[in-house]
Amino acid sequence: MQPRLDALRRRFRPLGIANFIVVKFSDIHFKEAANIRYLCGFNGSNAVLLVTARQAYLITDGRYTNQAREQVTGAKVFTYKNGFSTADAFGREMKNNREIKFRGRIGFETAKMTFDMHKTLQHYFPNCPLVETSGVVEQIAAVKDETEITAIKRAVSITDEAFAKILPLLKPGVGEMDISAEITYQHKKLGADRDGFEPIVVSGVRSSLPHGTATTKKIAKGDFVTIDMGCLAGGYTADMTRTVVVGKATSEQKKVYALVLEAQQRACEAAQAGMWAKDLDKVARDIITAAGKGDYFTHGLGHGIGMEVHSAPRVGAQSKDKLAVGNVITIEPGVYIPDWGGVRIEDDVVVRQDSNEILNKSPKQLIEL
Ligand SMILES: [Mn+2]
Repeated sequence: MQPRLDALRRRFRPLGIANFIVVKFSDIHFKEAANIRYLCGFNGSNAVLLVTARQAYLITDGRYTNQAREQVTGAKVFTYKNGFSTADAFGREMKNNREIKFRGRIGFETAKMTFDMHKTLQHYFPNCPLVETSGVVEQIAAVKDETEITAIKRAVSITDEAFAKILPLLKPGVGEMDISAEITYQHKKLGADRDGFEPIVVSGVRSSLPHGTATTKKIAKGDFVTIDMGCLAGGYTADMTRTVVVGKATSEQKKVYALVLEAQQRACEAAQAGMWAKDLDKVARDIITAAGKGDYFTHGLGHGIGMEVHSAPRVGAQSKDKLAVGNVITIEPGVYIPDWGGVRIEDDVVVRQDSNEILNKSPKQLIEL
């Protein structure tokens, strides 16, 4: 963890700060909010990490005393007692604990700081101006080392295996929710910690909802079924989407599927370090647009994955990110036609110097069940 903390400290001067604070509160942030875990190993739901030029302090509550002792490296651990998970409890601990020493400007994450915590810090530390930052830890975490890539490969491999177990269950009369439950079960059975995110299982016209979640709807003959799943294993997520047809595909279904597959494969071939992420998006988008379906590709091509399922770099038309060696991104074009259905195909890809490595092994040719 020390190299990560040091990488963060190297950004202090350009950001004009002397300290950096990361907050994570139970029930406010998604459990994926992983910057504290990335920097010091702690994965509890409630913590503040304060990084100074020479020291780091992890503050959490009494529920996590033992867990923090086991997990944290590179930071001194303090737990406050008898306090609720409130900003004030953290603020008081930072103020009253004589071992916690810091002065000067504190960089904070605009996307994760709560209004309560901001007010509390201003109240207790009026001489430490708070400085807005955004994506600082995410940019560091976007470049994975080989240990992290190995962890992601394992998550992807478990996800592939779970998908293979799901396929035979896709039959007319089976509910989307049953499939969703089975995905969660298989992830855990096959060695994952949990789902990396709530699985998406959408069938029939519902497959036109890019981020629809499973319902009690039963799969019918002829339905497209889009499954977007990924486990969290060893702290890293996989993220894969496949669309299949239950029964025989119509010619229109085949056409749309072939189009999305073509776009997905061309983008997979093109991805490499040094490329602007928006140009990679364009590779897939141009193919779909040329076929007259551009208006139905309603999201970006992909995103980074890591400890969180959606992380840097962004891979979309608006992205300002450039792909770098060690990025792990998704490539997931889709076509969603309202009241008809949709197709998305998604792989996880490691960006290399002059190439890339596609991690998923699940078949991409149209599967008719
Ligand atoms: Mn994705």
